[in-house]
Amino acid sequence: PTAPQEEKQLAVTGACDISSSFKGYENGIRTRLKMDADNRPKISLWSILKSMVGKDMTKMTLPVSFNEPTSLLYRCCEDMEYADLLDLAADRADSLERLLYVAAFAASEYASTIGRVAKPFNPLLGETFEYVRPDKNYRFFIEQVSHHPPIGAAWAESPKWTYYGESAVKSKFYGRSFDINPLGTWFLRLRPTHGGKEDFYTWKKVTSSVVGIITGNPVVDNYGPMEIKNWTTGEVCHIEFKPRGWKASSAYLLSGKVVDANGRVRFSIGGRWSSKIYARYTPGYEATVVEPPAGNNSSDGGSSTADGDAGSANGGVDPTAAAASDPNKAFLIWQANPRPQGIPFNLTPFVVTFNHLDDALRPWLAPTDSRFRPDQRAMEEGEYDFAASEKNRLEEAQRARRRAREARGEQFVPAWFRKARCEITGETYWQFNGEYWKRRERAGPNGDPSVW
Ligand code: ERG
Repeated sequence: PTAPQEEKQLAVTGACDISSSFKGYENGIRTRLKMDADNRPKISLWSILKSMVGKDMTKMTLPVSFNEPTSLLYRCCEDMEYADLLDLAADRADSLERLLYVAAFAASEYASTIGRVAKPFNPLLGETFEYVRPDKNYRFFIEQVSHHPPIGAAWAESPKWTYYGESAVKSKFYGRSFDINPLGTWFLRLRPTHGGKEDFYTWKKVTSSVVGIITGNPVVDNYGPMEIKNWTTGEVCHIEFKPRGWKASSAYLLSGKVVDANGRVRFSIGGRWSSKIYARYTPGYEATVVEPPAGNNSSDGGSSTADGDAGSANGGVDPTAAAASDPNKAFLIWQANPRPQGIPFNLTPFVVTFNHLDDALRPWLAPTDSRFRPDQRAMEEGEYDFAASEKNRLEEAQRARRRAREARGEQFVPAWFRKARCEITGETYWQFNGEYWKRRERAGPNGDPSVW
């Protein structure tokens, strides 16, 4: 009687063929928005926020001009920009090296927070977002499973890995700063290409904070400790994101180390989450890792993608070059993609691809997909008044649905996730039921709405 359950487990976490989900994405990614400049009114953040000290983000009503045309679901999918690092990790035979690239992945998402002092839209309860990259061989899915507190449950799959977790943020405006504390644990199952056991990693995200609100120069900082643990081997990577000090030179810095199962240091890490992260083999000791002098690093200065190709991750990272060079020298483990100037809302080329909708993709999407939200679409097209009124309309309708649910004595039940307990860490997490992609397949190329 336990066999079917076990089989189910494997179906959701093991290697799977994801190619059927590529349907609809034949036209490739979008490289620009409809408009060239956002032309939003420049209102001082402090003038709006000063009356909201002590509030959290969900209780703040801000003019829509403080929004960007993304949502917390999209912000979570931005984790995938450097998913290539996970493929790189899986290809390394040494578990310590795998941990290095996994840690680089965990740190890589922060580069996209630069220049983005804007409020993402609040996802509606039951809203979903799928994002598939046939060219990168992964698929990502997220559902808003709770409104108060806001929680998104995410599940990304590729032949070599499964990455999942909940995006739940606690936020508070302290007057000087606006702090965002991510609460959930993130899980990664990595299937090394060389064979052997699956690696099981967990970590939590660091604190994000908007500082410089009063002085009129608001910027996003990310700081605090991050511990990336490989439960399969007992190896741990510790990274410290340093709070931005007063000097420009101290911004974005991080440092860290990888320790083996006996607590012995094996690698030291250093760099900036805004641009490049390096590692150095330091057996038995910890060392400061700085960018090697120009031209002195065989793994650096590689094929950085100056064309801004959305999602062409880790520009120039070549781990084989690192192995061939002086083993004591720092080698590059991650490099941020270029941030071309002039994209409205300071978006990254990667996140610009998310809200793309064309005739090939439309029939395949669930009706709950974020791409159908008229308010977000209006926002990215510069129709701010329409964005605001549509946002209001959708939120009112959501309140009405909640009241009706409560009147029936019912509770919202997520369509694609259920709560489960992780056998390895003992934590609860949102387990994907795998149905979404099957349902999508059943909807077919003409988009039969009755299957949803
Ligand atoms: C950080 C990385 C996490 C996912 C995540 C969730 C939400 C936020 C952060 C990230 C970055 C900073 C954000 C924050 C929510 C609000 C905050 C986007 C992406 C922004 C900068 C603050 C806006 C306020 C002001 C305009 C008033 C509301 O994995």
